[in-house]
Amino acid sequence: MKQLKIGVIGAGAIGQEHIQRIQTKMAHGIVTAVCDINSANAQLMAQQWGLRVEPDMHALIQAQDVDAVVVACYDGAHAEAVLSCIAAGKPVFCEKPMATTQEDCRKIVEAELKSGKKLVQVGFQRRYDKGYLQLKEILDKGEFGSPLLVHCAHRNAGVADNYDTSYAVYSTAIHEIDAVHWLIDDEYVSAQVIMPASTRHTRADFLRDPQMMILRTKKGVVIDIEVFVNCRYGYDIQCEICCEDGIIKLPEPSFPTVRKSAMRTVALETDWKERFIEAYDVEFDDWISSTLRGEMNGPSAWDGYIAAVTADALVQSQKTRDIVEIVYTVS
Ligand code: ISE
Repeated sequence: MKQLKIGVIGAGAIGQEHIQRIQTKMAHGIVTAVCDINSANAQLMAQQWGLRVEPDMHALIQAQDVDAVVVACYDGAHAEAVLSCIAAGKPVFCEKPMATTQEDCRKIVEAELKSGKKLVQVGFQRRYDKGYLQLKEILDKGEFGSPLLVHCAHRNAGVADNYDTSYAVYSTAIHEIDAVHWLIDDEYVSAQVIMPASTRHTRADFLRDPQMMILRTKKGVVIDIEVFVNCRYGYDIQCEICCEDGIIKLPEPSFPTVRKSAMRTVALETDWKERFIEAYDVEFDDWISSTLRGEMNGPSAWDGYIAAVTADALVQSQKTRDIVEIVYTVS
């Protein structure tokens, strides 16, 4: 099988991880070029992995030895990078969010439709996590009947100082927004955020924490997502689907049960990158091999758009506490 030559836009934390992942674990992909507005990041990756540094994203996208592009730069530059890849007819894997506004997401969906080719995959790695795939397989067999309720929890031990109330949606619940509509194969119709008392471990005027987000779907399913990003005890992802004929629960990451000092304990994850490391690997492997086959199977530009519209509705409700209707307007 031929190797896919990849250019990476953005060599910060996640970009560096993806470069390392491709260079060390992907048999059918190789990074050839990199760019970053912070040239020190790009130089570091170039030295470490023998890459060429391109002066900017447009030069990188146009380069002869770049068959496909990974977008891992700051969120605000995603739309420009993805649109430029579509214009060049090059497949693009874009980290979430696909763009920071729903208008930009709509432009991407429309540009891709106009190009006549599926070129965009969005980095919603949960769809490649073994546990989520097991949930999906069970649901799709239909033996549990229709889903009625979905209970999710997304808990981080702590977050960076610049993480504010809206990040709880745009950066955190965005994963559940994508994963749940994929799992239950349904469309969101409304969004609401309920704010319980805030933990003393946050500045409540800047970040309300925890938050309870409620989504309703076309088929009448109600989804509750607890986002609690100063939970202090670890990184904990829960998902339980109540169906007509039974309950399906996301498996816990497996750690040994240990006995010591009169205690029986099981460890928990503490870091999201570790929790989903295998999912990231499978996601990249799938993106590379399907791109080589001329296919695109992962989360699409449309999924990126749905996530953006739903996230905006939740953020609107954070301000008013009202139930906000969700309307998709791509023709
Ligand atoms: C971060 O950006 C992620 O993607 C993590 O999965 C999530 O747990 C965290 O809250 C986000 O800030």
